[in-house]
Amino acid sequence: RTWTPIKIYEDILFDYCEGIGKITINRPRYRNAFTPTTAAEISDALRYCHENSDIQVIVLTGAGDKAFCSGGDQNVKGVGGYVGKDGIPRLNILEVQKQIRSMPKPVIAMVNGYAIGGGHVLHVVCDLSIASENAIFGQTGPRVGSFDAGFGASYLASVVGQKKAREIWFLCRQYSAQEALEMGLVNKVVPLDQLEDAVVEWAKIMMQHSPMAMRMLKLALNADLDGQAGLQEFAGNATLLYYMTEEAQEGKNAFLEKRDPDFKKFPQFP
Ligand code: 2NE
Repeated sequence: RTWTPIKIYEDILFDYCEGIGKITINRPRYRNAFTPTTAAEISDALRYCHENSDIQVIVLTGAGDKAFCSGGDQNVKGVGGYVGKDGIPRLNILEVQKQIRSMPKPVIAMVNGYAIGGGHVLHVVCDLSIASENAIFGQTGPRVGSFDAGFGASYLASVVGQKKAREIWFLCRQYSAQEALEMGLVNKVVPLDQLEDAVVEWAKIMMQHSPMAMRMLKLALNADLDGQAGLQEFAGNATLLYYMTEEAQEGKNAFLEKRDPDFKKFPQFP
């Protein structure tokens, strides 16, 4: 399999192969911890994936065989957030989380090692997680003076249940890939040397399916949990479908032709 670079960044790799956009956090020296630069680059790559119709499935992973992502880089944690080159504290990884959930295409976490802290939240917000046998999962927030009470808590609870989510956050334990599988935190566990093949296999199956059906399902599953913000996104996709109908075209055409619209000619289904 040959991955072709889409764009060159400082902290991430961004590659393309047969409909898949692969984003790799490339800071193995720090167990792929993210800085504001890393998060901004992931955001940029995700925006490209959102806009580009050649990309049908997105894969998020970490470089090397030790870590998927170990969360925020503690070396640059300042007062008020993680401090980037501009000296301003930020938590721009939250924007990445929102982009993954809003992405109208499946995002797979390819968990190749530690998924810890904010790195754990990143895999949680992905649509599917496929892990290698050496992967280790956990939150550390309360141990290191942090927490993610957004998707990191509420969406985690939707995935593993309230009791387990509280255990994960309150005890800050580490869980094996097998334990993660048993609690429904990941979809599949494979040997490390088979991880990419397993991810690509699932991606290829999904790419054969109707993109619009997949899109509506993802947004509906989100909307069930996301209140008005979820409904807003779901409605945007429903509007897209409506705009593709002749009924919607009639409204616009009638306005432009300065006549009354005739909606009666369109079938009304029960
Ligand atoms: C990930 C883990 C468990 C790996 O342990 P191990 O034993 O395999 O590696 P080691 O020796 O701890 O780490 C290797 C090098 O990577 C650095 C370490 O400091 C070490 O550097 P040297 O000692 O060789 O110089 N490193 C690892 N993680 C780092 C990090 N996050 N920031 C900076 N350097 C890091 C183990 O390394 C670990 O527990 N890491 C810390 C995990 C953590 O607490 N992350 C932050 C959670 S808070 C967060 O991410 C967050 C949030 O709560 C809310 C919003 C946004 C973010």
